[in-house]
Amino acid sequence: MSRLNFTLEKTAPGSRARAARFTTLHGEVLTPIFMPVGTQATVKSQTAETLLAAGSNVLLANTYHLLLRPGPEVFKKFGGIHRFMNWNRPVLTDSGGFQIFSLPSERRMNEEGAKFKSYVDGTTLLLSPEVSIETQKAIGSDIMMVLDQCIPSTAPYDQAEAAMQLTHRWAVRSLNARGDSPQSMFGIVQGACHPELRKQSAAFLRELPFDGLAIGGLAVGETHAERYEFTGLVTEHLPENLPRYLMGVGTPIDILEAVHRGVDMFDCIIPSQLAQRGTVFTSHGRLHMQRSVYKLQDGPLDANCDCHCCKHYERGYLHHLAKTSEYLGWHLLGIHNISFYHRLMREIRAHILAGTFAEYYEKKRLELVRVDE
Ligand code: PRF
Ligand code: ZN
Repeated sequence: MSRLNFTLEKTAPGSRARAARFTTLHGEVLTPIFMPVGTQATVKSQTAETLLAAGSNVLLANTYHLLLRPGPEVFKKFGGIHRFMNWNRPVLTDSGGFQIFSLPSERRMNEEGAKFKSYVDGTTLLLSPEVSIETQKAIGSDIMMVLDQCIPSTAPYDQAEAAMQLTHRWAVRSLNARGDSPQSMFGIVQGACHPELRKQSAAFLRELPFDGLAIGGLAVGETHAERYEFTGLVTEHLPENLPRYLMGVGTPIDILEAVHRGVDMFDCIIPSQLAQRGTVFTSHGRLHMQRSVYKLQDGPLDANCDCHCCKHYERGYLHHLAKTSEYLGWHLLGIHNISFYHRLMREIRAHILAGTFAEYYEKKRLELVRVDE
């Protein structure tokens, strides 16, 4: 039985978009949802209070980083990540599978796990499914992810098949390592851009007692068209009665396209990363706030936004902060971008529930493509 008590509320006519809800150890989640990334148990430049005000609910944290520092013993001492970072809502931990893949230098993979050098003190560490899950248990996240092997989505068949099969064996080991913990666990579909492998992976994982299933191995080298195609192909082979999570995606248009293909959950660093660089999303497209056209402009970033930044700060000041790379600029633009994402998700969900998503999708798609690409 699922630990999340997943309820499918509505499927949009003329689309595969779904509105659903489920309950974690730290409260209810309404989907489709965007989860800000808090790799080091912090969404960079934000506090728990500003995130709540921006509309955040679930945050994502990274097992790989938190294993190295501060280490599981710190989470045990504090009784978990929620108290540690003052976040009383749900937390999802990624397993480290993606970090192994994106590590710059030395790592050695075998059946047991991934051996790599700690960037903190240079010691050699093993990240195995058991170590990942034990760490996620210590962190105390609401949703744990299995350890997987993420490879470039352009990888040839044989390599993709081997990585998928290893991911399946690690998925079983991850489930065994969970034991009777009340924390939920999601499996991760791999298989690069090979339809046969993606189908096999979904078919294998849906037979295991997971509380949700994720699509991994996308947004790592393929075209947008391939990403949409493979997202749709995988969701066709996932069960209706579990949440579906597209890992590490994406821009607003990527999210809209994936919702249309039946995805419920997303995470991405884009809103906070772009804020650091002075770029914001608005209802009229992206603005680069370092540009001198904003120097003498008054008024908010976006007249259609009710975030703390748009309520209290004007473009000329935000331009100045971006231009001088002041920390406050990152903070305020971050509030705005995260609010933008959450508003988009609320709008999407409202249209699904109202039965008007298909029309909304056609219109919004044109708007976002113009803005994003
Ligand atoms: N696996 C894991 N985390 C991830 C990915 C993956 O494939 C991706 C791919 N876009 C992002 N984050 N474990
Ligand atoms: Zn705003």
